[in-house]
Amino acid sequence: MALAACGRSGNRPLLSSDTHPQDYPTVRAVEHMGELLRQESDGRLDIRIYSGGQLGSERDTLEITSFGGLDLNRVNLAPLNSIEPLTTIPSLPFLFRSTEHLRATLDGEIGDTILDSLVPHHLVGLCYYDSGERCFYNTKRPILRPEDLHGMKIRVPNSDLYVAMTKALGADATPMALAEAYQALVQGVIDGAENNWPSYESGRHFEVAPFYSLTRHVMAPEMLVMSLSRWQKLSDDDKTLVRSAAKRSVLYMRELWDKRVDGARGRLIEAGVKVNEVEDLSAFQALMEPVWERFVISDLQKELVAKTVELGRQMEDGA
Ligand code: GTR
Repeated sequence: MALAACGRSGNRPLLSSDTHPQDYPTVRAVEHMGELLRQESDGRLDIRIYSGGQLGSERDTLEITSFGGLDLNRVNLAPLNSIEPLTTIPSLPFLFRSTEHLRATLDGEIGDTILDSLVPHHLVGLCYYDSGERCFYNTKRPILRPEDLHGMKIRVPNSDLYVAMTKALGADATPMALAEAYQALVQGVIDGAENNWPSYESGRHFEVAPFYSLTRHVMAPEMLVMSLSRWQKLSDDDKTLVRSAAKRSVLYMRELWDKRVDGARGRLIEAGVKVNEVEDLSAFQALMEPVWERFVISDLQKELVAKTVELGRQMEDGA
């Protein structure tokens, strides 16, 4: 309510939410975008970030953003999956062959189509940030084959796609907000979860769930969204400024991200995390076929998935 009331003042900073702590690359990228805006608008535009999930889960803050109670929100694509089906595309398991493939897809026409698809949901997609490769981790054992996940309760983000993916692998999928997962691991309510190295580290999940298996099943990126109502209040020049500052923050974030992944991996291995390669991912991939079929339904989704797959093939062939 307080945020909604502030919304009447045209000149206040753009209020932004992030589930991650202040030093996390996503937060620092939006901070950088704020600096660019301040400089380039002579202080007229600015961003104030509420990090560490202060304002609530990604699902809840997205709802607030769509009705204009928050101006900006940095979220993963997962909680957007139930809002707009096109966002399931970059979230599909085993879609991207490499970080280069992911970045080329998001930086091009496919990425733009998905960013623009949020307008009917009262959101404007500004840019994507990297989120690396998500891998399963748990309190019990290394995962080498899908069977090793059987019977485990695995926390997933609030997304039907993640639930279906995890169930297809034979685990018991438990959707919950990221902020609740640490306690759930400690109390044994769940046996594991899945995420990238930096989130595994910053959420301290490694302390309780030390088996980290390199399944690399999802590379769903992060997205920075703006509320449509605040966007519509900007002048055309300011819209250009905001879009451009967001795009430039992506490059800044990518540098931070690559370093953060290396740093987190190194620190956690040093701390005694039991990391294992998964030699044969084909059994995991085969189980994802029905999941793709269930979530890739519309002609536009099919077209974008086909283009993404083709781009990956061309990149690998060096075409
Ligand atoms: C992280 C992502 C967060 C959040 C989280 C989760 O990788 O950066 O935005 O979505 O995963 O699993 O909930």
